[in-house]
Amino acid sequence: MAWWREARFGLFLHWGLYAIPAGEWKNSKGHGEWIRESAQIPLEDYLPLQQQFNPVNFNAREWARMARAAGMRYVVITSKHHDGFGLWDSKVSEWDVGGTPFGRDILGELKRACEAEGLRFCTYHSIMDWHHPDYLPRRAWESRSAEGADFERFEDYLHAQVRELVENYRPAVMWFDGEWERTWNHERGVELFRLCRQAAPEMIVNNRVDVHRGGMGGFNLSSEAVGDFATPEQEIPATGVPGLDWETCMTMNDHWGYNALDADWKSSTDLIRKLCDIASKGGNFLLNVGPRADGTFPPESVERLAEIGEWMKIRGEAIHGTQASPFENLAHGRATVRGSTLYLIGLDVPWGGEWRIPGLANEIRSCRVLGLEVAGTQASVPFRREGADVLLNLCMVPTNPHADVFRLELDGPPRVYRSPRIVTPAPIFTGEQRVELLAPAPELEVRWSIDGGAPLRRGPLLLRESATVQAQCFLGDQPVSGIRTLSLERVEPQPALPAAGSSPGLWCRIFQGQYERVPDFTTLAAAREHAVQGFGLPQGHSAEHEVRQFVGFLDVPEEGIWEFALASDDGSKLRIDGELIVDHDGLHSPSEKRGFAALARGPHRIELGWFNAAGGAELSLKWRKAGGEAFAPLPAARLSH
Ligand code: FHN
Repeated sequence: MAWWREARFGLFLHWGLYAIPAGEWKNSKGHGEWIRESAQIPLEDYLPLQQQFNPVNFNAREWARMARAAGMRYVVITSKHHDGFGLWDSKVSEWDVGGTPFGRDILGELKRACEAEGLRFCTYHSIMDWHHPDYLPRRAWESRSAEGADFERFEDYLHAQVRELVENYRPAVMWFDGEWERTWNHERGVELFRLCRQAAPEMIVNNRVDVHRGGMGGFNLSSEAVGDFATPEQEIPATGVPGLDWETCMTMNDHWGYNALDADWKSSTDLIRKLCDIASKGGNFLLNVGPRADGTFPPESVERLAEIGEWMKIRGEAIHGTQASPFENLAHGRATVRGSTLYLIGLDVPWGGEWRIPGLANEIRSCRVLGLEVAGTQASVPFRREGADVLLNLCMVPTNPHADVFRLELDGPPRVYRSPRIVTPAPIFTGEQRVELLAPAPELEVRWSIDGGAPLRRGPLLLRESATVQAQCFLGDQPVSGIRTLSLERVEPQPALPAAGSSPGLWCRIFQGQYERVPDFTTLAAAREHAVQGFGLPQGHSAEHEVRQFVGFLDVPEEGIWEFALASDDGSKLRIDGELIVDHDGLHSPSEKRGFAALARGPHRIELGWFNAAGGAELSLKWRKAGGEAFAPLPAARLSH
């Protein structure tokens, strides 16, 4: 992973037959690379595009040069997207560029161009395949018969093409996608991952080879998941995850594949700031271009790549080969680190004033701003200390409209006094609650307040009433960190009901219909209803357009704060005694949300609503005493209706 972590920045390319309609089909607009599905184009009407594919202006070396000049270090191109069409002449398919008037080996030309420009060549390969007769499921609207379709045979085809890509092009990254339909699963993902490892041990494989990424958030929900990096899509996580490799992929406008009418372009400033934000969290940025049918990049993409490159030419050292910021959150900007060099990236800094950098314990050997030269060297920036804080004197003018980078040479790797951690089992408590205040370094002492005043009190903290805790780290009598604030509420446990249900298990009502949120059940007439053992779906269940309501009683073994973990695809809502405990509603891929309830010992009314729109279905509910160890399913013996 070393080259990949050093790279930080790559070019994503979504290119294929879909560039020909360029987002429009008959009188339907707004499509991209999904046009075969989103415009419901029968296969027989899509096939002729193969004879129209002739990108006469395709110039791989020009593409690679633009990527390199933009400061990118790797290129990921769609060897095959969901429409199944290959950008190389596959021996196991006729549905590829070999059967087009163009006929050239696009992947081979791009690989050689990447090598010439010092870039890594990588491939995106879709598992989902809307062309191959053995792929299942068919599109919901398709009349094409699934008769005789054999998914095992499709899997052999998928493996054969992945092997071809490895043997012919040796991609540095195999970027899988389209893993979310019910026919793909963990076992198939592990087998494909092992095939990649065995065929090319040095090849990096993303986590979409498996089925555990939490939707567009892109991080695995299961420790059994395989894959070398997480794949947030169109979003940047709030924080990085130390020790975890991840890459945000994003479009420059609103489409991955070329859409001629999409004018919703992100500005170069926005894209540069996203790159800085991602790098400051220890991630990679895979920025997409959707080339046109003639083989050229849209001018708006060319312009942005060039402007990003101008910025990177002088400031790329703050991105390439850096690690995540040592600060928890830095007002007015971001930071990255390389050894004893600290890069401060100003986004909305107070020009003419001072930029406070909190809790930096190091001695500062030099402080310069990149892009501003005085007498041939990078201009020095005056600074002063205030306790453990460093204040940069922003007496100069911005060096460019996008983001300024200050380079601080320190006496060693940055040492930052982070705010203390305020640790309690839950944000609510009954009776009294001891609050742990943890300093990030042994030499620091934590002081606190609960009345809004300066955090100066010392010693253990025991709450008997609701309070807003403020805590700060001290070195001797010197405050050296930011102030952490946490509100904690004292609540009364919800009283138990006089009796539980007379029958074991829950009562489950099942409804059909297309929803995008959990419906109001009082308005629905149940299609089917019966008792069930517990929360969840029948093994292998994947009904689409389905709603389920589970109602009954939960017999709580002891009074206290209980934590519930609700995982679902799509939305779900958990109520106890009518109170909403977990709201995990809406359209989303498999993901988990948690909530807390203060419950007396005995029976409580429990209700769970869930729906699945289309695609995969998932539902599980687990619980634990707040602050306890592992979550566990709710015991069937404690459920009744
Ligand atoms: O369905 C694809 C989409 O077309 C595109 O390829 C993105 C980029 O990674 N991935 C899937 C959507 O999550």
